[in-house]
Amino acid sequence: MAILNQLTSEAAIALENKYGAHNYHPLPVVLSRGEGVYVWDAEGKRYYDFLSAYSAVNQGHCHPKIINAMVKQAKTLTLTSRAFYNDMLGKYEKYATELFGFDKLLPMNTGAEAVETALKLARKWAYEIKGVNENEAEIIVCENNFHGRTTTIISFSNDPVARENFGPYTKGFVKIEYDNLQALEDVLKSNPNVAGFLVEPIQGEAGVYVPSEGYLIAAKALCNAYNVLFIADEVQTGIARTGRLLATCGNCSCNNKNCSKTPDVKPDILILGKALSGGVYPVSAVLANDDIMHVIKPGNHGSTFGGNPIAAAVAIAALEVVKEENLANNAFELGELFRAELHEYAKTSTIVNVVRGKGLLNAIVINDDENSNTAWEVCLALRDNGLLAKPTHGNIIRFAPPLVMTKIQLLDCVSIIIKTLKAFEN
Ligand code: IF1
Repeated sequence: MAILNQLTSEAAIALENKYGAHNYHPLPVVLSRGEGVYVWDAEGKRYYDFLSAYSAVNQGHCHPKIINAMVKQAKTLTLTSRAFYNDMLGKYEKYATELFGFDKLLPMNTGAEAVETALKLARKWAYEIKGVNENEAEIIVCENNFHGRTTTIISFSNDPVARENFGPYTKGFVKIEYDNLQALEDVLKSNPNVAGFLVEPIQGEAGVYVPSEGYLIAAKALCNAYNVLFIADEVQTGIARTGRLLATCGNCSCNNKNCSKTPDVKPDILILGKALSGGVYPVSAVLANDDIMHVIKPGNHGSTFGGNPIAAAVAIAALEVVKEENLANNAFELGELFRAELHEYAKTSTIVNVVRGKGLLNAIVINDDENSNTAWEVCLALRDNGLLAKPTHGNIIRFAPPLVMTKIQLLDCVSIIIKTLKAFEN
């Protein structure tokens, strides 16, 4: 069939432009193959992937163990719906709940669905356990949050591009400043109807904002004191990205040899997605203990694809890879090295003044205003030099390579990045 023949990059872009909704503004590069930390374009040029599909491909592209698990399961049984049991879901639920230290897991597909699930769970818990009056539950969220694209989730976004003209919006959210414990306590103190506090351990879309030391631990303690659920959205920060299995492991500086153990800051509700499948299949999950998860009864919530046998097989394999290949530790060590190298460069750079992040979730801020084109131009030049990254908020560039990278590859990437940035210095 002609349509399956190899397209040139130009032809592939033209097809998307003509037949696809224009809901993205992709960097002009057309990828046709991936392996480990590399992707290749339609013409066969190789690049380092420094986005990892927004931290979904932590285990590297087309990881053989994950792909084998998927292919094997795809040939056996793909979907039953939850009208019936399947023989993979329970195994996965046991594996994941033991790994993350929760009683129960509720399986969904995308990150936004898992966030929606967590919000529904928190509200139901507030009415049935905490004793909030019907329709009065509120959820505290943070300014500049990113939790997905559903109507409810964009209702509490403050990004006009994501929000405008999609109203009417869902009520019941109170917004506070991120990384501000006083603001959290003020709301908790004055509002008895709060069901939960939804927070990203590091704000990704906002530009990789790492909160102050101890913020998450203290926020969790405040939530405990006011009988409010601490809901961690680890869709982007989870699965070893930030140098620990979960970013809610707190701010201790342990070298995470034990990071597959129960986290130090244990959320009441944990939201996972993206790399839970290594980026090969949409798999998301909400984890909580029985006292919370028990409010969900048959028929209350679900999804045709959630908990399907392929998803279960893929997620087990993806989590095993994280452990077997010590990816949290690798992300921790390579992250320290990456920031050290870029901090050194930033000291004398006229184009980069800020480097921040944790593990392999990092960003640089280009010394220019949000409306400038510089970060986009830098990303085009990085592409030409064999490395793919994407700007966020105009002048911030996020750097999040697959966690299977070696030290030699990372240093090669650092030199590509610095060489590229130097060409923009004046
Ligand atoms: C897009 C950013 C990343 C997330 C957190 C839930 C979701 C996401 C913390 C929803 C999704 C994405 C989606 C993608 C861009 C992207 C993103 F730039 F917006 F911030 F990763 F960095 N919670 N993040 O980061 O998960 O429903 O997409 O599976 O264009 O929407 P999803």
